[in-house]
Amino acid sequence: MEFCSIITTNYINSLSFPIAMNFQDLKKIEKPDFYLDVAFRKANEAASKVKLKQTKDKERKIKEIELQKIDTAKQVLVNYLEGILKAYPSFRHLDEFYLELVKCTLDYPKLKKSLGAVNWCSKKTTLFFRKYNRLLRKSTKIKEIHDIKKAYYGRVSSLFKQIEDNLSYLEEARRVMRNYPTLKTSMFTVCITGFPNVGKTTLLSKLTSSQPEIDSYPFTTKTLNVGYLKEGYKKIQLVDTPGTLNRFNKMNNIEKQAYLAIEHLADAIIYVFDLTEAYPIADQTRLFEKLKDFNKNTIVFVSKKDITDKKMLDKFKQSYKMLTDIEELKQQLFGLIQE
Ligand SMILES: Nc1nc2c(ncn2[C@@H]2O[C@H](COP(=O)(O)OP(=O)(O)O)[C@@H](O)[C@H]2O)c(=O)[nH]1
Ligand SMILES: [Mg+2]
Repeated sequence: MEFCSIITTNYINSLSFPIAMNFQDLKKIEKPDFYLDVAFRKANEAASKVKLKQTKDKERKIKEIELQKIDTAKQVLVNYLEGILKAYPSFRHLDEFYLELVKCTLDYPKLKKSLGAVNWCSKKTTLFFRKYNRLLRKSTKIKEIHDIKKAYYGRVSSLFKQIEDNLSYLEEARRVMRNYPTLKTSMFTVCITGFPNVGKTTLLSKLTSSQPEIDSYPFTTKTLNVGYLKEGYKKIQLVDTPGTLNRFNKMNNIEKQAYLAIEHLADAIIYVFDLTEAYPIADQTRLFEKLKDFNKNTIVFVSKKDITDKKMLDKFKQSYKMLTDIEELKQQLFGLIQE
């Protein structure tokens, strides 16, 4: 089963930069019986519309009807399968961020194998159609004509049953991928990092026009919040990336998304410190140090200036080059983009 031939359409689509992968549009993937039922029903509908010129030749009439049935059934089934293949993103040309996200939230080999199986089923459905179409055309006996159609239906039913597990895995994968963030992988990107409750999401909403949910329990959201900033031709994608960088395999999906966004997409990081001590400063400093491993340009922003102790802030200023003003932060961010 060769998987590579199925991805051309999405590859072409993906060339229209900047890419914002959209995994939310994948349609629900059904069980084999669903597709078979629809196909056979439509085949009957189409057959009932077959108009025959005045003919007394009963065999010919039946043959036309059965030919119409297998032709319609084939078309419906192949359309469904090709639709699934086209809707899936091209993994070969997927940006590193999304590819890594797929690999760490799904069984990647199984996903590829499942798509390969769908492709195989589609090709086989067409091959069997050609064979049985030929047999039908050659046949002259009524009983044989009926039997040939039945045999084709039997063959495709069996093909679809064989890919039942593959279809169900693709549906499982779709439900996971539906929660992937929609990020532009080629835009200048800044990740907003820091401990929970320090004000990352609030900062994102103040910087951009996005209206993310504030105050929700940090790890209950299913996908990363994102917003955009524009000044002249300069555009910045800002991503709210929660997580305290525990061991990768201990992270939940949202923390994994955040980690991968920092690693693969971030051109710079805003590290948010909260000096009102929602979390001990020592812990916040430790995370700040850990983030240095990513080797990204980092801006320190101290949140909640309105409720922060002035002396504390002054003391902090001595050890860190930091900002507290949103407008200043914006200007620094635009300054990071090369003229
Ligand atoms: N007084 C004050 N509260 C803030 C500020 N920024 C955030 N908060 C509050 O801090 C809490 C956590 O903010 P949130 O943005 O959800 O933090 P996150 O977990 O880092 O995304 C919320 O109750 C916010 O209303 C600020 O500048 N001033
Ligand atoms: Mg938040």
